[in-house]
Amino acid sequence: MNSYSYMALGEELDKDAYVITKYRVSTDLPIEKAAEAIAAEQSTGTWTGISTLNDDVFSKYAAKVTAIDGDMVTIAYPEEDFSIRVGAVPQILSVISGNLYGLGALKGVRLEDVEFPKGILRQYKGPKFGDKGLREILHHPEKPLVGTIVKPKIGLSPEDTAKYIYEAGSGGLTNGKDDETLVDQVFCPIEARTKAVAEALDRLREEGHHMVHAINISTNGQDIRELAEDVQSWGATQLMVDVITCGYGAVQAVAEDPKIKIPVHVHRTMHAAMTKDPYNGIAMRVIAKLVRMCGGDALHIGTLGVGKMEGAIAEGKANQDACQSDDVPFKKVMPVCSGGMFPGIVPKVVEAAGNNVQIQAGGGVAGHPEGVRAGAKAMCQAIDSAFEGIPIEEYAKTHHELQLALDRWGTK
Ligand code: RUB
Repeated sequence: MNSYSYMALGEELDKDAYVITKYRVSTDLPIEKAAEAIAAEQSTGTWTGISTLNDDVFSKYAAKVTAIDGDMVTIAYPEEDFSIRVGAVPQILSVISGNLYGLGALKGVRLEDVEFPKGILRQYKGPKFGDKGLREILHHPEKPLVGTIVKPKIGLSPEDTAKYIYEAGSGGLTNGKDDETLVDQVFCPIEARTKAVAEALDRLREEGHHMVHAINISTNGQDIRELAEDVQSWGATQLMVDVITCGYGAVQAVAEDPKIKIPVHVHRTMHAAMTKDPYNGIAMRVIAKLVRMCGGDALHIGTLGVGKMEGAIAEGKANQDACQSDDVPFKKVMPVCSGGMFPGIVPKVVEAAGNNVQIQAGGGVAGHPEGVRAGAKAMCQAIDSAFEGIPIEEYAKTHHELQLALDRWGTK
């Protein structure tokens, strides 16, 4: 029986013929053996030599370990290993991010990055609107978008949700959204909520303010397109899909539906089960690259070292880069910084992320001492102070709502 080696250290590869991945590997095995075990398991090998593997199959379809740097391993998979038209992201993930996690000899594996060849990228459409499209809809060309997540995340009626959004828009926010656990509960049916919010947004538009609100349509695969079309027909201005719980196919199905003419906001609830452990799972930047391919117009990327959710500045920047880089043939995704945001920390996010972001706060708006409209104003004032480069404490001296927010939550 032939024994095949998957090692190809230093081999110069045609980047347009391979999917190139990077894994951080923790193991008691020599790192070369561990890397080979991944390359074998995820392409043409298994735990033992097999009589059915021949030179022809191996030379065309075997993955190659092309670099090892400490615990970081680069593995290249031939483009032919992938089945995009039928198979798509589920099949991609089965290759680059599948059985390998279960290999008993590996203590941990984290998929840190992936690069796709042009031939695969060409088979995706990317966002319909992207960051620029969203800004055009909102008539908000330069400053960071500023939004809210309706709080409490469950329990409000459609009318109270619409009232919240009207108040938030009157205070200057550009974006509103449902939270991830709200879809069509009895206390807030999706049809009634969508219509009530649409009416509030119409009123704001008549008063000269443009705002969108993302309605959460996360549901079963067989229903999501129809629900998206219904929600749009009820007046929705944006749709929201939870990508990890619904799957990438759900984002793609909605984004590529020719009848859908509104942007798709992508929430990442449950991502931390895969992204939080630095030694096991999948890096958020990989998820961001896949969401961009599948057509998400906006995506949560973390709050770059501040806020309530885990995530360092470097990680947030990598996620932002995956949304915004020029090396793929897609529109750019609007990066969304969310989770424990409040006015006092807005300047730190803008300093780290720049102005092309959507910064949103739930508790940091609804928890303002003078209510939602004042909370929205305080968030906008915080954005203005950062945009104009004026220290937030100084700006607050002449902006009452911001001052109250700083008094309540400080700047850390
Ligand atoms: C934020 C919130 C969002 C989180 C999700 O509410 O409910 O679901 O942003 O986290 P609040 P992430 O502003 O009250 O904290 O954006 O990291 O995926």
